[in-house]
Amino acid sequence: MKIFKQIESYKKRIAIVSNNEQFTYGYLIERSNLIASFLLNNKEDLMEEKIGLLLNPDINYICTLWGIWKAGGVAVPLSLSAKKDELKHYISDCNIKLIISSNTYKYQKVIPKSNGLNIIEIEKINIKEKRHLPSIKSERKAMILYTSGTTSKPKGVVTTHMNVESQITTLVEAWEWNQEDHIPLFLPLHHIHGIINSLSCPLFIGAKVTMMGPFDTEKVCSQVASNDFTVFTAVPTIYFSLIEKLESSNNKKLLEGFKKMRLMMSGSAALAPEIHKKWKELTGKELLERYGMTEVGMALSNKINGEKRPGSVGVTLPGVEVKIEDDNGNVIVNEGEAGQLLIKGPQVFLEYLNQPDKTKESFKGNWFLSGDIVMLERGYYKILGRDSVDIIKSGGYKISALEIEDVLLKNTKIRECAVVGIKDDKWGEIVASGIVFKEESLNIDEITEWCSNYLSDYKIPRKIKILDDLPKNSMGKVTKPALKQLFINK
Ligand code: MLC
Ligand code: AMP
Repeated sequence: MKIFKQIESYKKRIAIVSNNEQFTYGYLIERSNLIASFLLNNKEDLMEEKIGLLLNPDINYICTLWGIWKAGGVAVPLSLSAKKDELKHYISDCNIKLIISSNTYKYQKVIPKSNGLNIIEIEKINIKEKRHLPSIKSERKAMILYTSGTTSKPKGVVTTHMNVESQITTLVEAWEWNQEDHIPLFLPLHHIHGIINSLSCPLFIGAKVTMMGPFDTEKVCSQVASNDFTVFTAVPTIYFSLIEKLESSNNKKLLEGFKKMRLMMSGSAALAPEIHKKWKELTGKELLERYGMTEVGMALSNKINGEKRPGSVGVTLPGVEVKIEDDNGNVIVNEGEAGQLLIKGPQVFLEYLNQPDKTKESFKGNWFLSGDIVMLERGYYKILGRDSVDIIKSGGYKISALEIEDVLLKNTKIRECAVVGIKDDKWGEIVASGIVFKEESLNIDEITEWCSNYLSDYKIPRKIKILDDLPKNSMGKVTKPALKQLFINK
């Protein structure tokens, strides 16, 4: 990957601050070379063997990710908050035989025991000698990230080295990343926002990343007040929490910390214009909203040196092509007409793992069908929503309603259920479920507990209505818009 050549020239610069220690680019190069050598063992090349990462978001994460790439493996970053069943799906879908974990992460509790699965603690990789590393062609597979959609189980999005590199370089150019930049990283590292935007862009250019662990309002605010960050990227829910903090405290240093940043971005979910406005009122800074997707990296962005329009995601990023099509597949050229966004470019993913049919139906020629409904308005794109009611975005996480329904229906007391996303100021949407029981019922706490056995915290229904019947149309099919309305009406 180009990034590995590029960083040779900034060996002495500080790349990462992690657990109050500073690490140079030279350290990253050496440590990732050694991890690659360890992974290779006696092989010449890992030949796209899939390796899971269940690592704390610290220095070890980036050294391992790069080590896997350098050895010719495919990195599968996994969620530290995933439940047993979720991990089981990722591990079997990818046929993972090796996971690199941290000694502080209790993987024994969540990783299903299976023959042939090896788990190695990163702290125990102490190899001292670098061996010859393979040269990896850019069209080879590099990474698999899991994303939810209109299938009940999350799908593995496979990207090549070329895809990853294009996703990085387009942003380095558009957002004018430079070596003086310093960014705090608090987003999860099993999604593209954290991996590409927060971590890989600054490292590509020789800037500095402070890895802070999972988002914590107090921790982030104290670092912003005392540090010299220049770039900040977060999901709208985080700006909501930061606004609450700014409004309730009179911390001048914190305000100054935000004021002096050159670029503050929001994405992964719609940024409500009220949050955009409030942020500007409080800090004097306009948030730059952009639009992306696990399958394509970032595609649309407001202009760094131009208008940052509330409620809009701006224009295409360098190297990205987009078009809008109506339901009949005709291209829409007029402003103000809504249709599906199609995306093309070198950053667009290769395939969904083990799902050739899903991959095929997600493309029209080289164009990826995003499933997002958009329109052009005075030269800027506006995201109007998803074409599927079964996809929910909460706290920046994409959630499949079908996955939650499957878990609820595993409970033998539940006759029927339907899951929808309800608009929420802080979370964007929150998960809500209508449930019909057979004879015996469960109370809300029992339903929540049931779900939390199988699902990550952010997927658990926060609003539950116990109903005698679900709203249905004349054909007997559940009408989710009517169910949503029941929650809105209270
Ligand atoms: C947690 N809580 C929720 C919830 N998640 N309530 C409703 N809906 C949810 N989704 C509750 C908890 O139960 C808890 O309740 C309280 O909120 C605090 O929980 P927490 O886990 O501590 O929350 P917090 O740490 O504040 O996490 C919020 C967050 C996190 C926004 C920081 O969700 C996050 O990191 N999101 C980022 C996801 C991301 O990176 N997405 C990018 C995907 S890539 P109680 O009662 O116990 O207080 C992509 C492409 C692109 O989308 O364009 O970028
Ligand atoms: P994910 O699959 O987690 O990568 O989520 C990608 C989806 O997030 C997109 O298809 C959009 O629906 C949504 N998304 C990302 N950025 C924005 C944004 N700025 N505004 C609205 N939706 C967004």
